[in-house]
Amino acid sequence: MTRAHRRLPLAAAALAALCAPALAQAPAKEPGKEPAKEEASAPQTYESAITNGKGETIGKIMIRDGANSLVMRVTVQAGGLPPGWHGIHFHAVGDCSDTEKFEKSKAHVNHDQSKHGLLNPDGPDEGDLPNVYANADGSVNAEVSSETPLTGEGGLRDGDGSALIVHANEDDHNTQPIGGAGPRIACAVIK
Ligand SMILES: [Cu+2]
Ligand SMILES: [Zn+2]
Repeated sequence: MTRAHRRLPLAAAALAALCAPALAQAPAKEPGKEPAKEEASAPQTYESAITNGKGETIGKIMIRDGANSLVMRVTVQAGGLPPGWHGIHFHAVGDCSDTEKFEKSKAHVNHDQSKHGLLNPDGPDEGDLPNVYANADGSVNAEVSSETPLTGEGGLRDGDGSALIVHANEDDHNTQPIGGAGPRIACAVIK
């Protein structure tokens, strides 16, 4: 399970905190020096352009990854997408070069053979995300979260990277393999 996975470092941190009093004999902290803990909790950030089927930039993703959750802002300019709901997912390979179909991004990020779907009792896989809504003018302003990390074990920025794919239709969050979300119409490299 990806959740347990993600919480593991937290348990380790709690353990470290418990052991901390034993180290209280160490020299008193230097004035003006920030505790290391605060540096570690600063979210990692990552930005990437969203490309449509013609290879044109239509917007961007902005990811912030904290200790227990990743938050991604999706921004698409007017005229960028067909109006209505669209399924979005993290796909396994960071390659958006085949703009006709975006098949090079492969299937959803899924390291533990989970079923697809945020509402599936045997899911979700690590690529699953809530749908986003494109306004009548084709613009999108959305923010979604995921427990899939940006870096480290099982992270989006692994060797071959990952991609954020936007689908033509909405994801029903249940049926296999992609919730009926249809063709891939836009893509952002995460590498
Ligand atoms: Cu997808
Ligand atoms: Zn999925």
